[in-house]
Amino acid sequence: MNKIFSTFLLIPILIAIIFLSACSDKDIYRSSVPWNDLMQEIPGKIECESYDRGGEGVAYHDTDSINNGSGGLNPANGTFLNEFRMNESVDISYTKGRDIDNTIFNIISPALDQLYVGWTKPDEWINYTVDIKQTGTYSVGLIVHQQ
Ligand SMILES: [Ca+2]
Ligand SMILES: [Ca+2]
Repeated sequence: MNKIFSTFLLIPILIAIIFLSACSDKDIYRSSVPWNDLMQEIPGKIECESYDRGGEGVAYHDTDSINNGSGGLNPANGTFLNEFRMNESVDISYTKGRDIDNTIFNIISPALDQLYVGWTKPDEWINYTVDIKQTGTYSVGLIVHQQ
């Protein structure tokens, strides 16, 4: 009985050792890659919804595994805006009219149908791979809303 148990235990361990030996550091510690293989440029406008691909722990970290916007607040209905990256954890929605996103607290009126990342919480992060066309010091402008 011990020999059978040992064999069952030993085989997966050997497979794991062989696999890890065959992998380079790059394979184990993957890097995120630009969304649609297109790097956003600096100087320029960085689209927050176009964060890198690579998944949880590689391209982003989100505190829950669902997209609270795409497929959540915005039900899956086959439209681009409602389903944009809906199978990823980062929470994405888009600006709407009818005073939903245009409130008296806004300094500017957001354009309609603009994708954004919402439902952010402490410790969440998102990677962006960018092409810096000109080195320098830049100011970052954000549109932020808090409830
Ligand atoms: Ca989420
Ligand atoms: Ca989130």
